[in-house]
Amino acid sequence: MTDNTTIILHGFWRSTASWRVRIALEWKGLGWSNVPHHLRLGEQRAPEYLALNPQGFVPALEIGGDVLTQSLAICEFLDETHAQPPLLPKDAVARAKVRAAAQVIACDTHPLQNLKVLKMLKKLGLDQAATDGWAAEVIEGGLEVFASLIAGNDGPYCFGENVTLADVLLVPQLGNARRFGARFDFGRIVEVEAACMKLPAFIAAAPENQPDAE
Ligand SMILES: N[C@@H](CCC(=O)N[C@@H](CS)C(=O)NCC(=O)O)C(=O)O
Repeated sequence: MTDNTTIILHGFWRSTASWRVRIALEWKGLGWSNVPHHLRLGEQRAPEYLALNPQGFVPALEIGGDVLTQSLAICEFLDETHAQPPLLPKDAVARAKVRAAAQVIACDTHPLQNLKVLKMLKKLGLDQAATDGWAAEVIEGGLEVFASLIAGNDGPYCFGENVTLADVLLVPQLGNARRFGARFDFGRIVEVEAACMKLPAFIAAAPENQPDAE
């Protein structure tokens, strides 16, 4: 367990859920250190890690002497405890819309294509090409809906001129889209990604910039 000032992110360079938390930490200008857990080697299921996150998923964040799990909950915690720069709008309707877009990815897209699910599909007899195809189809469906949810805004970011939690979710999911060969030419999402990737927080959080990147 950490003291009250140290922030430790338990993650993996390619994990999109860890990537979300890295963006939020960088966005808030917080100093943090990285403890990698290699997902392909199953390190997320080691007893020492399960003591931190019994679900056996990264990320887990040690902060303020506590351990937090679930990337959305962590991002919102960071936003609540470090108000500037914000990740959620002040207006309640706008906030609900940002959360809805974020949840399309975090709740309805990514969980269907994470490593655990793809392994289960393989157990049921699907080969690599079929599981990759499954992941691509799930991602395309999620991104198409996401694009329609942000369509009414001018940009440059998902919901206008300010970065929100929706951008924090979108950029990593596009990483997975590329990885699985999914289409992502929906609405403004590629333009939003390009705008985000000009920002230091998004650059610092990118998988290829992590010490455990392969
Ligand atoms: N809903 C969780 C999802 C976490 C999750 O699926 N993490 C993946 C990496 S992106 C993982 O640890 N996978 C390990 C496995 O499937 O065994 C969150 O947002 O934190």
